[in-house]
Amino acid sequence: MALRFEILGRFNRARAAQLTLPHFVCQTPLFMPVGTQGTIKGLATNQLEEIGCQIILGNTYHLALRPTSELIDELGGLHQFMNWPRALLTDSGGFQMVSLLHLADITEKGVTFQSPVDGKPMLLTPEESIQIQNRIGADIIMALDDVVKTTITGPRIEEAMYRTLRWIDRCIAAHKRPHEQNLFGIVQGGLDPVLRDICVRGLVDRNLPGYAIGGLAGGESKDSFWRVVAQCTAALPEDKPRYVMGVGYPLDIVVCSALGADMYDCVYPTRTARFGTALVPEGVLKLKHNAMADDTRPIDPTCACMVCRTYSRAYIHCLVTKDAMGSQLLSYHNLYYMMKLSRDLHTSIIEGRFPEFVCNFLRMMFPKGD
Ligand code: PRF
Ligand code: ZN
Repeated sequence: MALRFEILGRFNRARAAQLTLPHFVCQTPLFMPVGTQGTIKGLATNQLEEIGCQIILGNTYHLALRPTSELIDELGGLHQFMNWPRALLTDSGGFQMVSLLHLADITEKGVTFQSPVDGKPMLLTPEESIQIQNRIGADIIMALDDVVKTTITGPRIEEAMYRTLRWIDRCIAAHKRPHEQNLFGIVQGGLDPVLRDICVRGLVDRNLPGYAIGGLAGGESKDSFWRVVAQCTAALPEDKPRYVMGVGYPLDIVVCSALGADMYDCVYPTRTARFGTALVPEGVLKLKHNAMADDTRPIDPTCACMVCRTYSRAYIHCLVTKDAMGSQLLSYHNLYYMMKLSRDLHTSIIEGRFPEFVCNFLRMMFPKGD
């Protein structure tokens, strides 16, 4: 195991912890921005540090295609390649292939897909995913899982869950750097509590350094989503980090943290920025809207970020569809918002004012109480 997880404070099921990884000492709950090609679109690594990012996420699938994991390894690993001194996490690649390339096909061997480079069929096995992730060198690496949409029903959900359990043993056997990199298992099982329970127990038996809850945030109702998170967090070990994959709406992060989850990742804050949307305490602010054209206020008058201290809504409105700087400034603000949310969750839990924080958060976002 290459991590330490110390719980510093609790409020009911919520926890604030210190997660010590090989490259950084992190405070949880935490949000991890997603950088697909070894970059968070539009932001330099020194800006990510300035914003307070603790871990950033890379995708095995994208990095393996370009620049290739062999080259990253040769150049000293991804930390050195992208000049990011803090922690990194890589996802195993299967989910990206299935969600991006609808052509991907899953068999017991692994995930087969058509190479976007030359169209040739390729196979990503659990062993290969781990080998690639060992070369990339992130602090946390993810097991290859069989992910199905939560909105489908029938025997495929059960097949995927049992396959994910069989693959975890192949991942563990293939992992060559357990003292430098932490392999997290991923709980699957759709919305079925019996399948989720079997999967959690199976993974906990493997005594991994951390656990992710996968297969969510794919179009199911909030109610079913939160129910699965609540069930999994209750059954996972207290003394290990819990990561809800693909979750990035501020409301979901607050609710999942109340349910005892610690880590989150999502493209949402940076993707929505590229569409001209800012995250604010009231919800979202659409900078493309005509009403912004002569609005001299900052995006969020209560935000202390560089963008809110420097630029008006009118200026960003003017940039947003015409210049890359518009989406860069919005990405900066949105990630700052997510980092502040993570810090506020952490400190409010430690200082025993988590319920007040949640009430205030909800009152700002839903002023009419709906
Ligand atoms: N598995 C993997 N990556 C993921 C997910 C998953 O279930 C999700 C949730 N749908 C986001 N990213 N490996
Ligand atoms: Zn701001």
